[in-house]
Amino acid sequence: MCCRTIAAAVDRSALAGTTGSAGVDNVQGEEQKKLDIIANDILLEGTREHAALAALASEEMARISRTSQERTAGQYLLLFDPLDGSSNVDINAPVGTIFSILRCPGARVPATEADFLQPGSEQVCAGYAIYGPATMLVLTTGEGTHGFTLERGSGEFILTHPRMSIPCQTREFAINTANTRHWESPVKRYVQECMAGTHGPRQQDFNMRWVAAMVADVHRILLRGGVFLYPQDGREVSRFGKLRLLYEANPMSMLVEQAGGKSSTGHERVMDIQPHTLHQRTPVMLGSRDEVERLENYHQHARRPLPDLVDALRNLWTEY
Ligand code: FBP
Repeated sequence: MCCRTIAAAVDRSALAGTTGSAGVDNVQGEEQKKLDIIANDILLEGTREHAALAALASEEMARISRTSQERTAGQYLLLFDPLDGSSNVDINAPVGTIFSILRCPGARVPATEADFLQPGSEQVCAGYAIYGPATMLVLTTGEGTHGFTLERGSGEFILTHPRMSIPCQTREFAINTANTRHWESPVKRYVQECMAGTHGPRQQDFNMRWVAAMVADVHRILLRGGVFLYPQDGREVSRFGKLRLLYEANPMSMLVEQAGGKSSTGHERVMDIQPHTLHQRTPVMLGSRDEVERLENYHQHARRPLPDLVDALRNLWTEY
């Protein structure tokens, strides 16, 4: 079980000298950590012989990798972010592995990159492992979202969190506020209103959390609610958001929706996006339904201020 092996590698990294940078960049132009590569190798090694898999795709690999089953057309495609939040490894903070499974369209043997470009709504399974104080596996196959905790002695994952459920309402938001000046107006408005607390239009105080590892921020939301945002912003690097659609946003969106939450770009459901490239990025706002719907309203409002103004003027006019 790859996640068990990665958990052990993360656990031993300071002892094994596998913390720190690998001195190379990945296909996204981001610095690779030694553990990014180790985790990627563990997943490749652990899955490429699997009879059900036709091909794999990873955040750490530019192209897809076909399995040895390519001649017999494995039915499924596996995508993963081997070590999410890897900037946390060196500070001994939570990291994780995120994965998504799609059906391999039967016709084409061997599988092609185009076979991976399916909307998130086509996922048959999604999940993550989180390597924190405890190692947990959280997954869905479309029948709710369930959490399992690694029992280190036996190496078994035990069902400890059946049917996880996200409350519709929350007073906790997660966003990297260091990027405030780059945000678009709907996100700025939303965060400012939360920060204004009881003195503002929300008339209640909010708390802010940011672990800088999506797997940990989403895990908290699955356990106690909240809203997570990584919006697009004015910087070139995150003009379309920072997080990757196929192996970060889509699997997290399926887990959140299966737990009664919602996941949006602000303009559309993340899992309705038709992907165009393997490593494409997307804005993400997910978690407690009421907050995500409020964010969508703010985006809609920002997109059509004129009609609202006209309405207001019309009312004014008819009034007098
Ligand atoms: P990777 O570590 O897999 O590249 O993931 C990106 C990520 O670390 C997310 O897990 C996290 O939510 C976000 O980037 C943190 O971004 P920032 O460094 O801007 O806070």
